[in-house]
Amino acid sequence: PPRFDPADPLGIDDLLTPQELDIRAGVRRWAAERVLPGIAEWYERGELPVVRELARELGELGALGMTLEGYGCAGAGAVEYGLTCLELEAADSGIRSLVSVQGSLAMYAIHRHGSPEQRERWLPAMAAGEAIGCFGLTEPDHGSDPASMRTRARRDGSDWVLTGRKTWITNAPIADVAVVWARTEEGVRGFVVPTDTPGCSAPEIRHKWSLRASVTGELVLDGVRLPADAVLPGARGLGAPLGCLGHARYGIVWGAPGAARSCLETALEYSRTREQFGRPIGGFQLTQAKLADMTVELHKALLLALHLGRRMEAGSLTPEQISIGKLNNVREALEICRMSRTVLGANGISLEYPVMRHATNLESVLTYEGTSEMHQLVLGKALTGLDAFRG
Ligand code: TGC
Ligand code: FAD
Repeated sequence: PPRFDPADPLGIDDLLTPQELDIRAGVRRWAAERVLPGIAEWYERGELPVVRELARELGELGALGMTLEGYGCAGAGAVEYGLTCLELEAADSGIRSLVSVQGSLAMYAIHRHGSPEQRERWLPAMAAGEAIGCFGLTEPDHGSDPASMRTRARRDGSDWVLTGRKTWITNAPIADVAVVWARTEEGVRGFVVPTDTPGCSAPEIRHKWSLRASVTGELVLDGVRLPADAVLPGARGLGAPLGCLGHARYGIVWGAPGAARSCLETALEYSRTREQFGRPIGGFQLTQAKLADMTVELHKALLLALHLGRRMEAGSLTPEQISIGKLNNVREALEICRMSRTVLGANGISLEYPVMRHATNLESVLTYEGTSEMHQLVLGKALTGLDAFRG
């Protein structure tokens, strides 16, 4: 007779191919060996000291630009990529962020919208983790509303000159190349900017209480002169960066439940061994209600992620469906992390356990790649036909 597996209560593994299960196991093993031993210390120090090494190893795993074809990329399926995000974020959201920005944003933009020369120049090195990329859309005064961006690119002869400021850019201080979105006379366009170009600097943003093991910075563009061929020829209008975001948001649909899984596993184990009033706290009905509710929400989130993944593979995934996934899965993952924290009592706030680290990380994940409010409004617009963004 079928047996209930607490680690896979809905039998989702039965819906995965042997290759998908292999990839998941390989990434989980890598994260256990290479991330988990150091992560609490990196987090406490607010640094990711081994980021270049990790990037190269992620390249060897095929995790960078994982779904892209050619140029040394793995050409993997959407579910394989999703499972990779899940396992990386179960270690730390900062590691998943590194992979999202590199693969789903910077590489994806160059692969989708770049010239053959831009692709040859950057993609093989980025797929190998030898070159690190970032994606500059957000500005100090324009986050949720990138259509109002002020960064400008003007023509000077055949050159382009970029002026403006981007902020909250993952990987910017360590990046070799930045994909920068700027307003031009022809609308929003994307530029491939080697970060050693004169006038380009990327000061680090310190004092974050979330994603502390991820490097974040500004991108300052002070009259950055670029040759004519720095523009992404295929990207015209805001739809281009928003299309890249669709891919990265999909990775988060899978990643956030990874953080939640780590918290729930920790809470479950703790509830079996921690005793109060002469019995394990897992024996109290109130603790069991929490464990049951968290299990229900985690595995619903995974089913949703898998459903969206299969739709992406079939080419039938819409931006609104991605919004459903990002909105639900980050919101529920955060709730699971917070609830797990209560199960651990005071230990819940200690870095000796991963729970508070995941919970604080997910506060960023709730905000970036479109805040939860933006995803509610995307759905609100699709449901009513009324655009509430601009009131
Ligand atoms: P709107 O008029 O709706 O759209 C402008 C053009 O874009 C097209 N479009 C999309 N295309 C593909 N995918 C999507 N999801 C799209 N959404 C819109 C649209 O069809 C239109 O095309 P066209 O050809 O008609 O011009 O634009 P709007 O100004 O009304 O804005 C809509 C809104 C608010 C949903 C959009 O601006 C938005 O998504 N805002 C949130 C901004 C955001 O998500 N920023 C993220 C920055 S990157 C980041 O956070 C990386 S963190 C990574 C990490 O560390 O992991
Ligand atoms: P705002 O847009 O100012 O929003 C503030 C609040 O107002 C939010 O709650 C928002 O939902 C709400 N709000 C805004 N407009 C409306 C409205 N019309 N109706 C209702 N509510 C509204 N960006 C990049 O380009 N590249 C990156 O690599 C990147 N990495 C990041 C890494 C981290 C750690 C963080 C925290 C952010 C990163 N971001 C990045 C920026 C991120 O995408 C933005 O923070 C996000 O889009 C929100 O913009 P904002 O912070 O300016 O908030």
